[in-house]
Amino acid sequence: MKFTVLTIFPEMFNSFWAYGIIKKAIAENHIYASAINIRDFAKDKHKTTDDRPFGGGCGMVMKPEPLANAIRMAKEINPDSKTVLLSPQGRIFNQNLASKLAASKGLNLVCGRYEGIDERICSNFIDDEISLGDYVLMGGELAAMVIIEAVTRLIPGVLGSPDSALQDSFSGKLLDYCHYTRPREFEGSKVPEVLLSGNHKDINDWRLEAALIRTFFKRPDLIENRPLTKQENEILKKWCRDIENIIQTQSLRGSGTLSGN
Ligand code: 4FN
Repeated sequence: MKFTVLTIFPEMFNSFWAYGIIKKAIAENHIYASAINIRDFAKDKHKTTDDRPFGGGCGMVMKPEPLANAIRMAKEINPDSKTVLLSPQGRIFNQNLASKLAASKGLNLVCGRYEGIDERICSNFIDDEISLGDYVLMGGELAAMVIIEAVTRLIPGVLGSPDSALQDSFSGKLLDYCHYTRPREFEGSKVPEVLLSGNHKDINDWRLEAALIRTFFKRPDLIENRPLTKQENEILKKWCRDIENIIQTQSLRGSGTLSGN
């Protein structure tokens, strides 16, 4: 996979390439990464990349010629690549889209600045538009980094074990269970006993239940459009029984608000 970022701030990526799994993936030739400076493709002596908008209004617009030439260069470096514009008009990025992008030969990620880019670039040079979410950014660079990071870890061989990408929370569509490490007691809070038991079945059961509880309370939307496994179904039924029991005991005691106080 070859990532080419097109930006007027290529230096923003220097530290991005230089750390952690991205650095390792580059060193091991799983990915190739480079940033093209759009300014290098400006022909005038001031290397202008922006201009005033036709029709008036505030702010500046990215000129089409330097961008077009930069994209042509990226295509030349990697003819099989797809050119993606990071933009609030794109479809919202998610894990599903990350998997699809991970299958491509190369991605040219075009980062907008100022008020945006000339529309004729969008229509004639862009294959796909992706947005990171609904908020105002100052440019597409951080969005490009997010996409590169999410896609890189899905490329076979990048993560240590071949299935660690799959075992991660989102591919399974539940949030992670709670994690603990030493010490066993930290400022008065203890690690759940079951995790110290060494009983792997109990630990796995507990972790699934913990993941389900978290997802149910914090991100119910992740459960809604997803078929439950048999084991998950059993856990939910157990909760129903537990809740029923609580309600039963309360009404027998006659101490709940249901009995009038
Ligand atoms: N943003 C909105 C509406 C109108 C404009 C913006 C906005 C950077 C070049 C685009 C934003 C968000 C997610 C790139 C936002 C993204 C950008 C992204 C982005 C400078 C023009 C701009 C309604 C979404 C709040 C500035 C909504 N993912 N304009 O942010 O590039 O990738």
